[in-house]
Amino acid sequence: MAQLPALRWNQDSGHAGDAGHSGNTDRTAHRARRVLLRNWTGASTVPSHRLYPHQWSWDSAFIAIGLRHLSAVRAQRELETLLAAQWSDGRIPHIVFNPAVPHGAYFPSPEFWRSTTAGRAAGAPADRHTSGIVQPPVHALAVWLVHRADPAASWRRSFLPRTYPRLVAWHRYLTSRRDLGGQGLVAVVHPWEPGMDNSPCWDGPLSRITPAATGSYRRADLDHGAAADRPTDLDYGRYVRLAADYRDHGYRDRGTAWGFAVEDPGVNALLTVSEHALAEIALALGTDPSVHLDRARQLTGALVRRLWDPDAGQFLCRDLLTGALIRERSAAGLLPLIVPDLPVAVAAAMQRTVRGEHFGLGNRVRLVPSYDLCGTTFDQHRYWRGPAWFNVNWLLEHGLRQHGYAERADALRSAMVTAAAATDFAEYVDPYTFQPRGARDFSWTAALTLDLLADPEGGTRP
Ligand code: 9WN
Repeated sequence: MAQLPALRWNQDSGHAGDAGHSGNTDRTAHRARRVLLRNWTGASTVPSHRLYPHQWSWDSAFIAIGLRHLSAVRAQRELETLLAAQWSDGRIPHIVFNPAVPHGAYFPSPEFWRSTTAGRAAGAPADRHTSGIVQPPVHALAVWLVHRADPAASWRRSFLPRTYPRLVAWHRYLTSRRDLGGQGLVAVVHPWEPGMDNSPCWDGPLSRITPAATGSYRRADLDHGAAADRPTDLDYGRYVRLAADYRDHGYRDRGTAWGFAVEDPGVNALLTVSEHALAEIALALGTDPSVHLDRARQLTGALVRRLWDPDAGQFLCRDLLTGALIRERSAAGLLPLIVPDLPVAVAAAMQRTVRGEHFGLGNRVRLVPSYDLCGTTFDQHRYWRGPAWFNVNWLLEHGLRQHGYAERADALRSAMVTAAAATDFAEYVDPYTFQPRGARDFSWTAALTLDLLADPEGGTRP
């Protein structure tokens, strides 16, 4: 049986409020737990009651990673609820709708996606409403970390035996149906899929899309979020057009004339790490992990071959419709730092980029911004065009530590906890001032803060 290069994820044990915490960190952990308790709806957690009142796919994975410190069983249920909405083609939809929430509370609502009818041929479940697109595959990593938090509870509930086949089907969907470029990487077909909806990386590809007519839908996000923080109407119209076209094609991935198809380094890095997590899960279940290790190796190779740009010192997105790399620097291009067996020179160049003029960590800013500080369209307030997000920084904290930059990781960890506590767990913050933007009491901000606090030694561990 293959030898595992252990998936070294730091914060995979411990409980918030452990001995050694100061009063401040205990208070922060307590407040973070309260957010998670309030946002729990009985079987899953909303990212934010007002702005995002349903279950989101990658949110749930990050939430479960924090929730495991509060209740490992609840964290298991969070992931099980999401996986129960998986389509039979393997895709995990990016939203699972809560039937108790009025349709007008969020757009696009179930009436727009029509998963139970338009998605029937692709295998959408008949008994619940979901969207038809996907989000980054953080789930196998989350399942593994949740299992590790309380193995006894996990085995008692058969958590790994029940989730493993679903995770395998999910990865198979991505690596087969979504390898649109045929080069061993997953492609996203909508700007919502990589989770960084409004990134300047999409400006070029989106400019080819005719927006849906403004009067044909009503945005619900502006009821709760400031227009200056949210995507413009023009971009929103294009998101709607792309989603409607996919729906009208029965959410089929074969024979579709894609208007948008991009290989994103963040999505592929998360898939690679999750493939390593699947290897750990397979081994725990007593089966051969080789298939997952081989796939992780292939993905790492394809990432570097297709998306690494030595001149930029970071990974870039590739537009499959033109075949060219998209010359915009977003934080997605730094996420491959989480990949364990990245070539040493690539990891070293990336940590220089993280600290250099474009991301300025430790120099101009204390949290990594979502987009290039020197970019012409940088906007420190607008959605994914500059503000700092906690999930991205949590991943980078791990990536820096894993590649030997512990001091930088320590500083980032402490900045994250400070910013989260000072902003009531904001959805995102101005990277210069930590001014809160978007929703408050945001679930993954609270969950990942809890995770950082749960491992007070993590900052000094090799
Ligand atoms: C669309 C829920 C989600 C996150 C995404 C974030 C935002 C939705 C929106 O909120 O996207 O999926 O309505 O803007 O960009 O990363 O998963 O928190």
